[in-house]
Amino acid sequence: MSLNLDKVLIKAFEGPLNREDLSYLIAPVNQEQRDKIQSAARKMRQLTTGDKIFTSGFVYFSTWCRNDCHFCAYRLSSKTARRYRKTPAEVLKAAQLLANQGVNIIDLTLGEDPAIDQAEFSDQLAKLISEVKESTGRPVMISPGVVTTEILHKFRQAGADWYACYQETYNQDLFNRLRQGQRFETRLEVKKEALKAGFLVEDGILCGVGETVADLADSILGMTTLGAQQVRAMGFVPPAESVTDGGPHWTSSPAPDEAQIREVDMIASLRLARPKCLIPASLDVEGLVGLKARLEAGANLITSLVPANMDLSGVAQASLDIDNKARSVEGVQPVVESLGLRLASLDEYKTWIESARADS
Ligand code: MD0
Ligand code: SF4
Repeated sequence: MSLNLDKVLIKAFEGPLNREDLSYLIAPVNQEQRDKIQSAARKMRQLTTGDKIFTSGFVYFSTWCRNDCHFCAYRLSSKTARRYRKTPAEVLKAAQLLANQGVNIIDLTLGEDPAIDQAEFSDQLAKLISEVKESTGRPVMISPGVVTTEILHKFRQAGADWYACYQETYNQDLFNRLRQGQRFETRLEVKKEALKAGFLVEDGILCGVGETVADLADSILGMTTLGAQQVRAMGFVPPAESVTDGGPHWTSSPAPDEAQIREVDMIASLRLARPKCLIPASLDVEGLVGLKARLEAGANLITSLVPANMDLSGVAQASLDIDNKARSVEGVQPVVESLGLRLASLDEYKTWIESARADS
């Protein structure tokens, strides 16, 4: 097996990897192989974005959602989800706090808010995008879920640089079990429309939800075909809600850490499969303690930095490491520098965006 792995690792630096190659990377048979793969991933990162680590501030400003995704704490049918909609002033304050910390980009995320199709709501959101961009001087990511092409264009004209919408999996049967009631094609199509509208696009895959290694390899190939410039994997964190609360009984709840180990293996595989992409090390799965492993696997962007004491939630981890200020630039910097890496400047991030636009 290691002979094949060595061949795959050489091939990664020469050209595209196929489904079989990716399967070797996604599922190392032992720690020695995992270490080899991660060492190659760090070398690939050094060849593409060097020692720079970008940072993304996260403002989850509406937790209302019309969808009922089986894996999500904020699904429509949840009886315990903390529902809120922050005011534009609150969102602006959060964005400015994040900018003052020195993050490179502001990610404005909301559930697929039932109000999103109302012109007044999307007009207000477009205005907010412009104000956040203007007041922070930072690029803006918008993560509103599936929206119409007209709304996409409205957000692009308002200055949004990124559109994030996660497919979770490119196995359509699994998609239907995860995002019940939603259409695989629709969710994929909106990302294609966003690319056509001039957005940079982030796609993402969930790990530890019953997927196979082949499914994960197909998902990497699917995101490659799409042309997403930022690609992520996140380990599934079962919602706190138990069956007694009327929540779903998650039949394939992963063994503790299994989903997170798979996530880190996916980060290394993504780095080798998509060398030039931004690949997140999200703080929203294991908090600050999980950052080192994700950076060691080749991630070059830290996401889900959340301003403390503003009553803002994470997605998978609603409160972990937020009010203790661990999910902050100050919190992550020592970990980054302990690995011989450094936090990127805003200009370096903007330069990366320009080069990604030129390549798309
Ligand atoms: C993150 N918690 O970056 C955020 C979230 C959504 N655009 C981002 C999943 O991990
Ligand atoms: Fe809604 Fe997103 Fe949660 Fe699905 S994952 S229920 S779309 S907030």
